[in-house]
Amino acid sequence: EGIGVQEYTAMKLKVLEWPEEARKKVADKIPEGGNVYFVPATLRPETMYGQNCCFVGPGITYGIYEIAKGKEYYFISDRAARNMAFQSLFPTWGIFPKIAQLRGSDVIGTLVHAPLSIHKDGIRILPMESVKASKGTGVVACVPSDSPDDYATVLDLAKKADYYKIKREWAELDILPIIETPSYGNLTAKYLVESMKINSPKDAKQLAEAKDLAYKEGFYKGKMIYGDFSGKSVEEAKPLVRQQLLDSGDAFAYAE
Ligand code: A2H
Repeated sequence: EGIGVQEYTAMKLKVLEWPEEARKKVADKIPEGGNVYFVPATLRPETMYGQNCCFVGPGITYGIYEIAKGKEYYFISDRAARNMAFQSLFPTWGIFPKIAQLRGSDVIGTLVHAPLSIHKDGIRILPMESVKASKGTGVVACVPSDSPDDYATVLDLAKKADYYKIKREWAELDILPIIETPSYGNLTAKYLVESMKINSPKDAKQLAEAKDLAYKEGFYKGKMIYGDFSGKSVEEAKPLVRQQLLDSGDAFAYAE
């Protein structure tokens, strides 16, 4: 982690359908007409077209926080809620109204609508062991075309679907090419995971290296091949996609 401020784009993924266990825990707390959003924090807003699931840490404790009374609720880590309360993202400065507490494992399988994603019928909340409670919102958008961590994780989830108690097809949605790069083609994460022979999401050292390579190549040499800014460089497109998401209300700025 560097010095200074990390400017995240916090995406709003609306819950369409809870799994049974989670429904029991939230049913009496969310009024009719109230919407809950999972809020992944990303540094790559220009890749959000390719979201094909969304990760939580199965062992992490999360809260559901009231953002607009009776109307809008965020599913985020307690730590993120505290930060947001002091960035005036909640109705009353410094107050973070927690209405429910859940573990990541309680919400696996939740169906959410992800803004910009090509998967319009919704994507699933799935487990990722390497999600850190100490970073962002503790919720991570999964973009397997451009993030080696995400790619390695969806492969593993599909392979061991029974072990993870998920449906295999939840981890096997189509992977959308979004960015073309000179060195790695248009599925950078797949290219790097395969060429570096990364076999599991637990290959932390190699994945860190792959993440570095993917980020540098994508940001400095990548060209958009999908979406409203197709044809522009990633460097140009990134702030444009971000602004579009902020303007539409599908995302908000979050710093830490
Ligand atoms: B990024 P930084 Cl396509 N635990 O979004 C683990 N990882 C987390 C996290 C947490 N609590 N919160 C956010 N992240 C991920 C997209 C993406 C990201 C792509 C490529 C690279 C990439 C889709 N996943 O990140 O340590 C989120 O994944 C590599 C830099 O704060 C977020 O952006 O610098 C990024 O890590 C934030 O990492």
